[in-house]
Amino acid sequence: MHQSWKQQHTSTAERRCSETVRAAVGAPGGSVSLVVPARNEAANIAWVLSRIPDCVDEVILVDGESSDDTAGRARACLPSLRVVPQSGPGKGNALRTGFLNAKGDYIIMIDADGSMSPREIPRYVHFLENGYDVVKGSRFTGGGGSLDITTLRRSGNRALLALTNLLYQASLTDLCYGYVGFRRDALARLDLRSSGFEIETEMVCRALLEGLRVAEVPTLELPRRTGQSNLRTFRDGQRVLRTLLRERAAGASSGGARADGGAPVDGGARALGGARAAGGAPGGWRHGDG
Ligand SMILES: Nc1nc2c(ncn2[C@@H]2O[C@H](COP(=O)(O)OP(=O)(O)OP(=O)(O)O)[C@@H](O)[C@H]2O)c(=O)[nH]1
Ligand SMILES: [Mg+2]
Repeated sequence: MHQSWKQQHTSTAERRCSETVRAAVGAPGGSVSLVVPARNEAANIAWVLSRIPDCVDEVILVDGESSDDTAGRARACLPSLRVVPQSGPGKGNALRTGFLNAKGDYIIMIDADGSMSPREIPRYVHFLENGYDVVKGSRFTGGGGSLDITTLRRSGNRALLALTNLLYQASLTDLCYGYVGFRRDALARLDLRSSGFEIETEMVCRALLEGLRVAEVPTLELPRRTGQSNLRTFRDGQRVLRTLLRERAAGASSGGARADGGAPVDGGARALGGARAAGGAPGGWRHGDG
């Protein structure tokens, strides 16, 4: 008899765990999409996909023109997986492509390098099911941690976080981290446009400006299992800084809502306002452009 990927890949303990979450919150239990951006993660992807808990209903892998067999390994591990190509360079573009393809009530984004355990997903779902619009993982709140972050990145994250809290009158404990969940119906208000790693900051800024309900949950960042980082600390740190300043200025001049006509940062792709269908074949871009 055919078994779904959940049955194939979910242990009894995991199933009980997610059932317990849903029973405990007494919530209707909206459907969950998991979006996984992956570029040359063939050696890591099976570790991630084999740990997805039962509360996830669909998994979308956005392949960044990997030169290794990321998509093949992923499909072998999880036959029900949807693989979509991204339409431009960068992690931000990949995520926006994934979000446009997601059908779940709740969307969770997670890295493909094994630095984020999918076993934490139920805690994001728990908050989403209970009225929060955006749930972000924090490595620096009680119960969180990082076994990976360098001193330089920690300092940069701390400075950018302090500036964010000041400019947006928030009290967040982490900023540059990509383990985030949100309600799909918040996508239009987030109106994401970033193409690079700064998309994580853009999400936070936009959520705060829009008055969305934001929660932080503790997360443990594990070391990337193998392979090379795609992040360049100084270049991407500058992009984060520009993003949080630009969004604050735009929010101040428009009372929160984004002024229309602002140029999308990736040069034309208004990704999450519904203006553009995603999933088209990539063309005319190269990695490094983002
Ligand atoms: N599809 C796609 N995925 C990307 C791209 N750039 C990065 N990713 C993925 O985004 C996730 C985060 O990228 P990483 O390279 O791990 O960046 P990082 O976590 O800041 O760096 P490390 O801490 O060194 O791992 C990983 O799953 C990458 O494969 C891209 O251009 N396209
Ligand atoms: Mg990583």
